[in-house]
Amino acid sequence: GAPYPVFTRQEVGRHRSLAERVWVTYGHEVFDITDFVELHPGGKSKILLAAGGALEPFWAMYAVHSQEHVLQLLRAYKVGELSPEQQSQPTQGDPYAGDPPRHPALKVNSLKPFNAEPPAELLTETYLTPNQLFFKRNHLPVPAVAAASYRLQVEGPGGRVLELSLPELKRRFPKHEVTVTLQCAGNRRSEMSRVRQVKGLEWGVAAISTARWGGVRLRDVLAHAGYGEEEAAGEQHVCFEGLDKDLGGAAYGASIPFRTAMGRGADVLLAYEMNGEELPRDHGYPLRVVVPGVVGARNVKWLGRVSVSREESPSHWQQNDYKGFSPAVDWDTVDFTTAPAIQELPVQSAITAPAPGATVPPGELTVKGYAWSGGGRGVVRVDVSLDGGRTWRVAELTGEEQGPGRAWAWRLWQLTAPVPPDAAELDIVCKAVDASYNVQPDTVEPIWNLRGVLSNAWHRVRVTVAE
Ligand code: HEM
Ligand code: MTE
Ligand code: MO
Repeated sequence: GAPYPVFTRQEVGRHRSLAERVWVTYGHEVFDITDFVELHPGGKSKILLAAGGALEPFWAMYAVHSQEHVLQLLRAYKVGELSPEQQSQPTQGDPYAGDPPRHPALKVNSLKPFNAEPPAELLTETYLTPNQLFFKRNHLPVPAVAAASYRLQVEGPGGRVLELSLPELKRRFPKHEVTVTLQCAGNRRSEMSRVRQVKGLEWGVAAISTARWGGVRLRDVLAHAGYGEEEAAGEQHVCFEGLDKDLGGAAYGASIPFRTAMGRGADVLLAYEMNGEELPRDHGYPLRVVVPGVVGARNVKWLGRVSVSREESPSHWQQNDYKGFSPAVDWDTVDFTTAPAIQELPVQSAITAPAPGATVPPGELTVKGYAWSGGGRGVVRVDVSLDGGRTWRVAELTGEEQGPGRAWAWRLWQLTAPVPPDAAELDIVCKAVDASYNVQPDTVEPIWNLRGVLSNAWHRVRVTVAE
């Protein structure tokens, strides 16, 4: 076909808004992506960050783009080429080059940013999840934080900002240790996406893990900054900002209600230890928030700043993500302002052994799994069925039994039962009951939601019986 017109980088740079049209470069090619801006799955504000310049540094940040179908989409918008003398690649360091090494057993859902879960069979081998196997959920590169120069900023009443070094935090406030289970809102999302497509990482059943966290209490630090327990509780929010920032300079952020942080007996920690070891880089070194009973997303890692506000965190992840919707809502009709941000999570359980599709011998079968509920509601019972839910047995619960209303960690469970003599296949099902007698829904269809969060239907594993 006819050769494309040739442009300089300066000419491309004049197209940075919808009004002037939006141009970008990739390699030596020039694209006018104006008509794609509103359609971008990653949002309008993100794609506009690259307006007038090269895509490479942004795509290095979000490796979801290194797929053929993305390049194909881009090709449709080609309008020109860069002038030959300007064709040298823009310098593009890999923002993930500084990420820490990881355990090879992890099942990786996304490499850049790094998101991975342990194999289900390993997850319930120990009550406390070993740090290396603990699920990892990062939205951005792991920031390199130097402990020596690290300062936590705490905004007090009237806007005064306290700066606390790590040794100061450890010296000034008593150390607390709490065993807490963290679960990502997207745990078990892959079961939801089998019903209908959802947006998000395809987590299996292991985006949940348990550790003994050590640190200082957030309420002690807020009290030191000048906040009282009754400080308009119920109206205020404690906002957290991470030190991980995207290329637009926006930090990962989230908030929790003030009373969650300050209530009597609140166990919210600023943790510097995980299972007796220094907090690993993937889990927020040197300091992270641990909010017992609350969705993973609010447990901000690499904590940079804490503040108290009338408003929830303005961050994308508080406002426009991690919310639940009706199955009737789709991406054309969703209005994120209409749903509350997820905080406490609903009751959950899953089978970790045997594995789906496994062959089990006749005779006796041992089924294993985990169960947990949000808000400190303990798990009071787990029911297991080998025949798809027609008949049930009660599993044996193991692990730490924590105080009423403060059951922050999971129970592991197991059941050994005879395999029905003439069964060729088993449809194993589990369901948990929490201290408020909340139960899990029996199927996933009625709780399907476009973001694939809060997936907590009865868990089913089908296996074959054979010698
Ligand atoms: C996702 C295209 C620019 C950030 C996607 C996806 C496509 C796409 C097709 C979905 C991929 C999939 O799930 O298989 C494009 C095109 C771009 C562009 C054609 C430029 C012409 C950008 C820029 C940024 C960005 C500049 C960041 C600054 C993201 C993010 C997602 C995404 C964060 C993931 C959304 C999610 O699933 O949560 N993009 N993109 N994109 N994009 Fe882009
Ligand atoms: N904090 C920061 N600063 N950046 C992040 O990307 N991810 C959140 C939360 N805290 C995140 C963060 C999400 S969605 C979850 S589920 C948990 O961290 C995961 O914690 P983990 O990686 O220690 O398992
Ligand atoms: Mo998460």
